[in-house]
Amino acid sequence: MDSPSSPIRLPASLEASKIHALPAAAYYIADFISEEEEQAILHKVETAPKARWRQLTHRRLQTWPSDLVKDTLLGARPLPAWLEDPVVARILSIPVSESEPNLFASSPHGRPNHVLINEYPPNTGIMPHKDGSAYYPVVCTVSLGSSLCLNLYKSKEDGALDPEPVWRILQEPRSLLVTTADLYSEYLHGIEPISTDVDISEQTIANWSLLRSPSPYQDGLNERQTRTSLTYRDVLKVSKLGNKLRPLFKRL
Ligand SMILES: O=C(O)CCC(=O)C(=O)O
Repeated sequence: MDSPSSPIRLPASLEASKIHALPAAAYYIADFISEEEEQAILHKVETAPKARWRQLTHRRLQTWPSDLVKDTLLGARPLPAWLEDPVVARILSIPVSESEPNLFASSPHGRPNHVLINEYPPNTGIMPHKDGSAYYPVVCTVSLGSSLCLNLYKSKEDGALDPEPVWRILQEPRSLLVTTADLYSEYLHGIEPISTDVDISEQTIANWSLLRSPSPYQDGLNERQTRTSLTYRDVLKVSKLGNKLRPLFKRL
């Protein structure tokens, strides 16, 4: 049962959680998981076997159930129970509209089959990028531990990245952010490697009206702590052969 101090609040339909400032369907649910669920997931992330972590220069990450090989998930293994429940069940329980029972109703596997876990201590970010062709274009991100801003960028006419973000989305701990369609394919997303998000206001944050509470940001600042994200996606190609090939690849 959820404690009264950290209720979850799911909308009857995603329409109520739509980020209207954005050009394609995107949704934000501030209280998607409870504080107890957040702590339980963080505990599982922190106590995962060391070999699960891949250390990049400034950031470390885990991939579940395994890394992709040539955009393919090898083997039809399920996600571990702690990544399925409560998050996947809850994502699938929310209708998008009257005619669309959930976000993955039309995806190849009908549900997310892959989770990337990224850890961002203060001053850590991720370069602006697109997610590529490996996934169905619905991205569900659960944030844990701390708030930060995700920036959306557009390429200029000459193809170079315009370094000024077009939109900023503030992601609070325990929230779910969903991006789809053009936001996935036409825009880049990234997180600045800074310790404090600045200039936070109703005018600059696309999901301001959907925040759990804007009051911590009245001075326009968000001092970051370590934020961990769970990115749920449906990998289009799954190879059953993978069960035999898996021993050939590291960390699978
Ligand atoms: O941590 C996030 O919110 C973004 C992760 C991301 O950009 C990705 O997985 O491609």
